[in-house]
Amino acid sequence: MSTVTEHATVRNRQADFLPLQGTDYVEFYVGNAKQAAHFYKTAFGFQSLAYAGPETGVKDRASYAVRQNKLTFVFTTSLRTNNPIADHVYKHGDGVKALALRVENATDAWEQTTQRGGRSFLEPVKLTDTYGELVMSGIHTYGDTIHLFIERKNYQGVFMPGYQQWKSHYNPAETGLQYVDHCVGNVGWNQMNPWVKFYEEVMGFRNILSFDDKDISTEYSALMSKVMSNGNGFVKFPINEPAEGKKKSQVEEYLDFYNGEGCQHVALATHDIVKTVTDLQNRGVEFLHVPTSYYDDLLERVGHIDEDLAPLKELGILVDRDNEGYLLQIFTKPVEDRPTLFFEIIQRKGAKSFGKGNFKALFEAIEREQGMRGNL
Ligand code: TYF
Ligand code: FE
Repeated sequence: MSTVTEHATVRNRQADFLPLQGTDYVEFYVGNAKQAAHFYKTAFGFQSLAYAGPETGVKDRASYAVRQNKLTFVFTTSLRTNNPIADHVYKHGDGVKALALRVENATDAWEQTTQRGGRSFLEPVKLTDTYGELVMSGIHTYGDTIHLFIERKNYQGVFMPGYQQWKSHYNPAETGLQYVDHCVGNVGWNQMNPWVKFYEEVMGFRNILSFDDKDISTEYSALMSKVMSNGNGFVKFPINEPAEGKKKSQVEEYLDFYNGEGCQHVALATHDIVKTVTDLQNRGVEFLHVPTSYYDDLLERVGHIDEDLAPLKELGILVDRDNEGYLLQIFTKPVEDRPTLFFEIIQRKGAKSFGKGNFKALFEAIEREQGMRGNL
């Protein structure tokens, strides 16, 4: 008996009031953007794209945009002590500030969402340079995280006004990362449903999957999760809240160290997970590992898969199946010293789910790390 709830209820199909074309970029506020950009180039295979800072007329910050296929990351640091960027880093450490979403009309996106109760972060602004006009607006979501709406249909530049092209002599090869599959938010105790409501009411998302603490409590930690999706399924935001367990929930550990709610993991899609994870590992990215016994009965659990078992086992890649296909996934360790942000690498072969069959093994692996940090 599955406790996964598929909310397949066909609602009266209203026009999508917030049509999203996908994730435009993810912006991180960090202590040192130059070094962060170097790390994501070196370890993850991102390519230099654009730079903003004093040399481009931006006085209080430096931002580095890097790209790999449809994935764009921006690393921003404060050049001064007293501003919202410095405050964000002081409060949270390095972390995700903005999940920027591509829209046809950023003015309309702001109006539609603020009219439905979204709290404005940025009123629509037109940014122009010789490459055209980009319109941007934004609203607050959980914690200090924001959603920006980016309208770039009349913009031809490499990234956005204020930035100049960043040409570097250092261009490590890509690792095959393609696009953002989903971004997960960790919210406080009993805050999952209020944020589900926010995504439903303010952003027109719907809840496509739910996991309760029975699905995902291991011996120690526990959490509940609901996956929110926009109308066309291009943007998916699972929301986790901690649940009571024998010991401290991994979500609670995050909330303690991030000093509040925030983005827990960004899942990056690849078309060849064995190649991508081999590359990432060779470049120093650290992954969580499950016991090798996970692979003993894997094929009995998931049926036939196209991949050879040996490299999956060697790399620690997890597999799960739903009624539409299967998926392969693996999780990095936290990418900074605080046990906060990590990445998931995912390859979907038809499956639209999130790897529920792996939760137990995965969460036990997370808890082993949590234990080593003394935070259980
Ligand atoms: O995004 C998901 O739902 C999966 C599973 O702390 C997951 O990647 C959920 C919570 C978590 C780690 C992974
Ligand atoms: Fe995930």
